[in-house]
Amino acid sequence: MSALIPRPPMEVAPGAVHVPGWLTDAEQRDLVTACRAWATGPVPIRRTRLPRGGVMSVQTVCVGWHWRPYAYSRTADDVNGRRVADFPDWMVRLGRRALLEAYGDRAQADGYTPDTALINFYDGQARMGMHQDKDERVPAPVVSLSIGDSCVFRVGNTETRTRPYTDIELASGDLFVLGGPSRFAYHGVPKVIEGTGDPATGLRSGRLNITMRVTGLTAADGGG
Ligand code: MD3
Ligand code: FE
Repeated sequence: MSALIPRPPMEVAPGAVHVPGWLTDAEQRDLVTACRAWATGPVPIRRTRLPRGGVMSVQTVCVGWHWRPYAYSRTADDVNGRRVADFPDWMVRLGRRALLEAYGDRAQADGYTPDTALINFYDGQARMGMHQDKDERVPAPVVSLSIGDSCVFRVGNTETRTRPYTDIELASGDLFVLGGPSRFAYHGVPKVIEGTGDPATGLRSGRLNITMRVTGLTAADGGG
């Protein structure tokens, strides 16, 4: 995406850094290809069931560890029982590059080893309500990559799911890193802006969001 209005890297909140247009078209295409393959299995993409009977509007596939509310496991016991795909080394390297770009701290970036990615696909009607990501046992940053249609992304505060919050637009190729005091802030996606994606990414419609995380889990929590 080449915006008419310049969108420089911005610290939206302490530790929350937005880097517009970080991924090249070729990198976005490669990520779309990888996500399409993961979406077919071993654990196919699906809408996650919520404990109280609802179902999420986004469609999710996980790599490294399988997430469901409110736990990680190696096998997708709420889907087909199979072990999720391994977290690839190239994605660890991409995560480290992302951290270096956002914070400029090489030692921190080199020490960053994400072990899970949650891949969410949003159709034009999908939303994500305000929530905190706190199923990880360690406070390492979350790296978010967006591809396809733009969305309104809302970053709030750590105390309540309501105001004060800041709305920003996340577009195709954007990097967002959430660390420090913002790591446990409430956040959500109130709206996808249909028709804003570029088919050159390989995604004809909808929005893909990849979040890399460090679970803090080990072999003792469910396998190698
Ligand atoms: C702010 N995804 O998968 S990514 C999620 O755009 C999720 O699909 C959104 O929230 C999406 O859980 C937002 C950016 C993000 C990720 C983790 C955060 C923002 C965050 C953790 C704390 C605060
Ligand atoms: Fe989240």
